[in-house]
Amino acid sequence: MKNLILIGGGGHCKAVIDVVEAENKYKIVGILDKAEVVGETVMGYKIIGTDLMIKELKEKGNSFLITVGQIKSPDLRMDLFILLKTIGADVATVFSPYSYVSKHAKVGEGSVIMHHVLVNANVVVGENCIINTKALLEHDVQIGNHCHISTSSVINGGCLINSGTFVGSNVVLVQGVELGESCLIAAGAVVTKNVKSNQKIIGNPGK
Ligand code: JB2
Repeated sequence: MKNLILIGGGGHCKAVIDVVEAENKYKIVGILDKAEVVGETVMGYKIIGTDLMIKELKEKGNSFLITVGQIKSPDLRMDLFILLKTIGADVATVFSPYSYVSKHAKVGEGSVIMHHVLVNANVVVGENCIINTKALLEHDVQIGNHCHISTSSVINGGCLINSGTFVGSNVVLVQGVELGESCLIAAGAVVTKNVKSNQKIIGNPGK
């Protein structure tokens, strides 16, 4: 098993630990977080240091996974991913054994497919995405880099979601809808029309 360092030790990290343990492909050897919590543990795994240790840990052969979540802005996850790629670090891609991912789908580096996700035929998921618990990505969906598709959201066939966009819990995207970059789709919204970049959408029908 490869040794894995998790970056960010909050709520999303706990959910990801459960997936990594279930997949049983990586051995978690530590978590990086803010200086004030170094020495604490998260579900039995020690916070061993801050992001200043990333380069040194990479030289020692560790793989990494970004486990800070993404609610409003993708910026921190994007910055961490760029840092990891710049230094040539190995970034894990993690799949829950309790998800279904079609053999005709592609999932990019650093993305995590959480429990009970369904990724159907011909889907493309970009890099550094969170496809969170119970999300559905129907046939031909395309998702850019650094997106978070939250719990129980339904992304119907042929939808296109551009980079840095956040889709809240229980959102429904009707078939074929396109979301621009860095949009925020609030929980429960039903999106029936294309959305330009940097827009916030709420309600049913989404506005
Ligand atoms: O720059 C950083 C940094 N900034 C904050 N580097 C590192 N390594 N860690 C950082 N953190 C840490 O991320 C905080 O100190 C804290 O431990 C963690 C964020 O935890 P929190 O529980 O506030 O949020 P989250 O991002 O893990 O989870 C949110 O997003 C998930 C997708 C929550 O809202 C969850 O409920 C949600 N499922």
